[in-house]
Amino acid sequence: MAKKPLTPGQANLPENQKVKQLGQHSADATGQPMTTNHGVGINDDQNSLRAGDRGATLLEDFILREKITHFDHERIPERIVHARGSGAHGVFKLYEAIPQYTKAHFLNDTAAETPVFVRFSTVAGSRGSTDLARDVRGFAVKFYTQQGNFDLVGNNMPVFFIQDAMKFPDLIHAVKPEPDNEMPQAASAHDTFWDFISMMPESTHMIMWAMSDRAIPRSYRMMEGFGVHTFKFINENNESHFVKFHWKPLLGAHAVTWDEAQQISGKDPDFHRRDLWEAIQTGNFAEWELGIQVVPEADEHQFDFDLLDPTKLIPEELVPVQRIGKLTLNRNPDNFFAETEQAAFHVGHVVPGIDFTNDPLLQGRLFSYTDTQLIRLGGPNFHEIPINRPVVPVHNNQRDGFMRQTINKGKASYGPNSTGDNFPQQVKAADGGFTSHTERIDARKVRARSNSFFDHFSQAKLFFHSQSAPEQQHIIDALSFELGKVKTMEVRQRMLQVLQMVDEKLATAVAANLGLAIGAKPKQLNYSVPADGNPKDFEPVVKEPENKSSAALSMANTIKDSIKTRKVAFLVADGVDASDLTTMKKALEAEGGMVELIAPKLGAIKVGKDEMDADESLLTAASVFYDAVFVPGGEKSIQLLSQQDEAIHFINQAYKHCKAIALAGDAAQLLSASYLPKQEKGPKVKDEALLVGEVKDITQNFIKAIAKHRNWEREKNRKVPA
Ligand code: HDE
Repeated sequence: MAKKPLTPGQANLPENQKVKQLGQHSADATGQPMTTNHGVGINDDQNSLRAGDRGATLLEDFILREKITHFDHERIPERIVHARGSGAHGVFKLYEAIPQYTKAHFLNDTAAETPVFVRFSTVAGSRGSTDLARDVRGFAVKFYTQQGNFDLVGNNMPVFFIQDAMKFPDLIHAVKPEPDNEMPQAASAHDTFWDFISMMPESTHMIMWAMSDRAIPRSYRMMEGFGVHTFKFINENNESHFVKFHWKPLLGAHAVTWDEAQQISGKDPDFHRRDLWEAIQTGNFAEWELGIQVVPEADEHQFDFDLLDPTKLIPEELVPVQRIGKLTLNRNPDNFFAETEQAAFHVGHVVPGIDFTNDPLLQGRLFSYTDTQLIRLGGPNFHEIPINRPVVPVHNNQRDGFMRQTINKGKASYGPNSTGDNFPQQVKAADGGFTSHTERIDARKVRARSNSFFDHFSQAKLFFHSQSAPEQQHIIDALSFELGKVKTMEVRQRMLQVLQMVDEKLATAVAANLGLAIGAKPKQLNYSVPADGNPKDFEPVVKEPENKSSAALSMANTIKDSIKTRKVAFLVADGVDASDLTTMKKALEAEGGMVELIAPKLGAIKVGKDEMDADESLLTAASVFYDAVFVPGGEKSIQLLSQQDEAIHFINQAYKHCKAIALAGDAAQLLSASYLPKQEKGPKVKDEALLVGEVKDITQNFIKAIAKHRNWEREKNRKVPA
């Protein structure tokens, strides 16, 4: 039996308005003759025009010249940040209208399905770098609304490293590969990054997030998203509310281990891209709920942090997240370059009813995103690239420029005009014309930062103390790894001082791994002082968070009730027990799990009297691609597998990475062949994710263990040299 092709999950979906629009620009060569770019039929696309069959090529060959010239110009600059990414189309559906907060039509019409295009990304690596870098993930959503495009250009972490756009180029220069030797790729574990961070105490909260498991997600489909800045909602009465945007994944937020991430980076650097693509192809559409935290304008100063400070989040205990709609990604792009690479997001793309705050990081971003597209996409007409076009008509007096597509009719390209009856006409606010919120401003022009921005540690403490014990240990491990890669002693030491401001135990544990001792808590951490500034004015304010802990910050409290789209490896060989295999397969698939058969080699395997094809061999598969492992019984199969070092390694590694493992019948023998603990059989079972016994007795617990994602308890006993 041949391997089944992926079923196109989107085969029966109705086209949304954006997809229909893209259709006008797409081309399909099936059944078509080959032409030049100017429509001339090509008779020979194999041989260039020569002076004799062994002679020199003629300059006259316009077909060759066109083909080579186009090829020479195929590349465009990659994004300076977020270069590596993957995109998908989908729809947003509103649960309930929120006119009390915003007049944005798409947040008031529950009947509408707003088309969206989403691009996920890592930040630091180049376009071809690994998906599994320890890094922040971009989560950029373009809503094609009936009032124009709204881009929610967020990340998978709710805060940022710096408070002012002025510092962004420094931050990115520090994290990117070092300028002399361009190393390391897609990694923050190097001197320049930590040098900068150790002198930038405002980054401490973000560092806690970036060193947590959030930075190594299991899947794009299993991560949260955040708008980061506080935005404003404006309603019909021109009243404003502060708002923070959230994306809550319906599959929960889950991560891999760092050891796993590093292995995936080698074995399948496209792991997240492939996961998203395959999920959509198989009809397992990725889903998130859009959440909002709303704060009335009058409550702006009710918090012990500043709502305009992008290094702060609003704890969900203080302002609950209201879930107002659902995003479903249900269609893969047809062409990576045309859609994903050319997608141009911009925080400044807002619609009436959504406005900006004075967050200084957001204000800087408002400049950067158009500017960057001008160079990356080559000119001012990037809004005409199909993926960037709104689904509503565009009319204004902007004209010309490189690659202009629109053929504007008439003489009027200015206003007011009488040659075109004064069209295009401005739109009254009541009819949906955008008006900026009339916020009162009465201020001096200064280069300064508000005193309310100097508490750099309280939310770092809140985050660290909200983590479960395994999560805290992962942060310690991550910091120990990253600082261990730093070669400059002063940088390590300075960073330990920063960590002391968060938690002495955290700093002590990291110091121990670095072979260093920590000293007294530092008094001053003010490194970025303007030339004429008083250093005292730039000292961090040290205070405790109002809330000691916040459940929403820990992934231990995420959704863990489903095995939908979880991949389970079945290790099999000739003679595998047919009933074990099919019973477990059916049970897992009934719950939405995905099973792959992995055998010593590709081809047919004897399963009872029948044969089945292996999906992968032990050579092409690796335990790090799966969420769980099942080994069905069968004397011969187990005998064959026991002799395969890759099979034993597979199980050891799955165990080391805290995954659910089930061994049925004879497969129990693998316990003694591997490093798995031997006492797990029978009533003494302590590890709930290691199931040994008859299939009927272990299936339900295996499903529960997969849904729990990982049994982190195992890490206490780190004795698996896999
Ligand atoms: Fe970006 N960022 N950013 N950023 N950002 C870009 O725009 C920038 C920031 C984010 O999938 C660039 O089109 C500045 C925060 C995402 O195409 C560039 C500052 C957040 C993406 C840029 C920030 C983000 C970008 C590069 C500090 C989370 C990828 C290519 C003031 C809320 C979008 C591009 C995609 C991309 C500038 C900070 C998210 C250079 C100056 C905070 C998800 O314009």
